[in-house]
Amino acid sequence: MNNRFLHGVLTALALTASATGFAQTNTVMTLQTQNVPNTENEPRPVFPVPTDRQWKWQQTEFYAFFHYGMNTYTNKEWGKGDENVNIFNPTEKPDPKQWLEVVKEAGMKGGIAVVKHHDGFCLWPTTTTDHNISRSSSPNAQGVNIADLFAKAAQELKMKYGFYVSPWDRNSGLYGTDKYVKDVFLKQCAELAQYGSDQFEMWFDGANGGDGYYGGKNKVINIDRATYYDVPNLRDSIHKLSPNIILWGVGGEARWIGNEDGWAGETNWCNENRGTAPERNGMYGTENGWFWLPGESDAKFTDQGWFWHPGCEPMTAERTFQMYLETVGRNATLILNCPPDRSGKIPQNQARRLKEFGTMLKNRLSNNLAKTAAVEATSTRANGQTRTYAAGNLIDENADTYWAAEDEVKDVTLTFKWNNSQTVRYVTLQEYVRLGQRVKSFSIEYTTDGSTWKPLASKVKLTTIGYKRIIPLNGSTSNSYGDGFDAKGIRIHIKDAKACPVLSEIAIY
Ligand code: FUL
Ligand code: CA
Repeated sequence: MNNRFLHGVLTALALTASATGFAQTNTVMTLQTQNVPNTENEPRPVFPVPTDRQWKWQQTEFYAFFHYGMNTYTNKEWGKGDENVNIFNPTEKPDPKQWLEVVKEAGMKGGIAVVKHHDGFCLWPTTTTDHNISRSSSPNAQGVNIADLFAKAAQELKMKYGFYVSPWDRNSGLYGTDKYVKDVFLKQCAELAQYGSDQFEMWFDGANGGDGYYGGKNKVINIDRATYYDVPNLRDSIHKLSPNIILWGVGGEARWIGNEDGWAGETNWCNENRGTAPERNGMYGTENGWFWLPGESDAKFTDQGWFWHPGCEPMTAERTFQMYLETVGRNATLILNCPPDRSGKIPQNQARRLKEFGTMLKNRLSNNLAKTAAVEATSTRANGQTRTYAAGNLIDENADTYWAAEDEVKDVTLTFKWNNSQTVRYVTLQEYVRLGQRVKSFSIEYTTDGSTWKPLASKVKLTTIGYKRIIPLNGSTSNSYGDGFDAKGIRIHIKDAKACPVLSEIAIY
């Protein structure tokens, strides 16, 4: 279906929606006709809205990338594809469970393992090529299946997991032909999808085509990445095998944030116009984009590339915290790369730093003072038959309950007050994005005496919220902790929105 046509269909749908009203149940969106009353009095969605799998994916927020493979042993970032399989020679048995344990300490909820990079070497015993781990004579590679170990470890640790599989294959003599797509790449994806129907994301990067070994041809092969991989077919067949997999990248369901430095725009919409290059507005999204395409920020924890290299060092906990505020805190997910070394484990220097960061995150963002405050809203919509929309829903730590203003109210204030003054440093806001991203402008104020209000975070662009926004109240992401502010109250003034604001949670730390 071409985009213009789809756009037309969606516009028509949106018109119907506002004329007749939509009701949202927990899992299914149902069209209401005038004859079916909106017994829950739910706000109408503002399109586009996330699919169930996108909604689950956004809730993962912070997860790891593990670049490990042939390059770990050749000290390269991009292998040419002519590497002998025996060069893959771990000094100990690779231990994907350790990878996940270490990142869990940092507060990450899952991880994506690179099981095939551009050099084409596969870390699982695939039927699609001999260029795989089962062919290495290394004693510590014998019988090792990274995909299987990784999936099992994640399930055991109750973490989300998925795989990075490079579409570009500099080893394959078939690269550039249709046979490569059908018999190699799509099959590899299908094999991987079978390592668990509960995977949350599959990662295809944008580096595609160029020079390589290609089975001895040693030449340059260019493809058209928009059409070559048959993405629509790929997407459907993967979803049949594993319904919650978000396909990342071109044609997928989440967008590249547009840089690899770990930041998103302060204004950041989940909306995008898919069909043009999805990363065009990577950092910011497109306010009236017709497709729900939330941003993912991929960034490196170490200083010498995506793979482990001798002497590489992780960034400081403080810098990691800044990155967290500028990605997770700006309506994007953060996939932070923690590369295993030649022993097949995450080395101590990274493990220690990840733990330090995990402690920092807990100290700074877990004691939610909003829960002890009296909370009030200047507009709250009337209860439905079973649902309520009271401001108390903002502090119940339940992502499925929300406060909502009355229809047509786009200017509304939420006030949190304490009897005794509290030291505050951060405010976290979450829209209930299942009904669409709405808020366009807001401000934050505090009071020391309970009656006069002064602005906070005035240097920050307080525009969009989206799935999650974390505001450092001193306005600085690089030095956000500071002394904090003594406050007897905090108020959030939503000044403009596409329709009545709908927020699921607000936290104050
Ligand atoms: C890029 C690749 O070319 C890099 O090697 C790395 O895997 C990064 C995450 O994606 O497109
Ligand atoms: Ca809630």
